[in-house]
Amino acid sequence: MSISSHAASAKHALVAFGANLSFDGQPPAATIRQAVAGFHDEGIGITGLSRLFSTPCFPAGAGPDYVNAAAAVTFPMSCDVALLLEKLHRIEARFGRERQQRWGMRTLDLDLLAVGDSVLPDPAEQTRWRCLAPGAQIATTPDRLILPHPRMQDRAFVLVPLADVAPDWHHPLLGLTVVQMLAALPAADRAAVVPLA
Ligand code: A4P
Ligand code: MG
Repeated sequence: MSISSHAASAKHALVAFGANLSFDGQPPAATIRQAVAGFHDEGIGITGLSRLFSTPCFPAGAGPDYVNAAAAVTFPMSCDVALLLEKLHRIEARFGRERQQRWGMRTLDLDLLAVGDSVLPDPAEQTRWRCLAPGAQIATTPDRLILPHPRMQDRAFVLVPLADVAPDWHHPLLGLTVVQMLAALPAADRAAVVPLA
């Protein structure tokens, strides 16, 4: 579903889900399904939900396979993006998320991929984070919200689920749709993202 096709009374965002550790005895897929239900409690509406996918851990060998998914959501005009991220962090915490290691294993990761066509904090800074060398990507954590998410264009585990809910969303700086970003990735990366039965 396109995030631009809804009424102007709410703001629209795209959210990525990732999990590769069980929480409270339940597997990652169950955690993601429950987290989706928890969005309502935070005043976030879900307008489109992707299938759930099994994806190989990135970096390879750093842990168990992940389950990934994506959603198109709406949130109130009165809620700014910092508050939206806070709400996502609250949902992560409810499902046992602990931040020990960057890109480490996790019971639930909720990333804000995009809020409409917003670019934050500004185009130069988003571009700097997007173009970081691979070594610097893992070593450096942003201390503020970067939109669109600086790694989204690189990751089949983000773009394949996102293509289920927002295939035509345009990256405001790259000028590419989700489908076009996905087509630019190696075929092997796309093929490794497999829908859960
Ligand atoms: N931050 C800045 N911009 C954003 C944004 N657009 N969305 C800040 C979310 N957070 C954003 O995030 C680190 C800091 O980035 C926060 O202070 C936040 O304000 P975090 O969630 O605390 O830490 P993290 O999850 O380790 O970092 P990040 O960047 O979310 O990790 P990634 O890049 O998502 O990597 N392999 C597979 N197959 N599937 C996965 O889902 N995920 C990761 C995590 C690694 N490997 C994976 C997967
Ligand atoms: Mg995260």
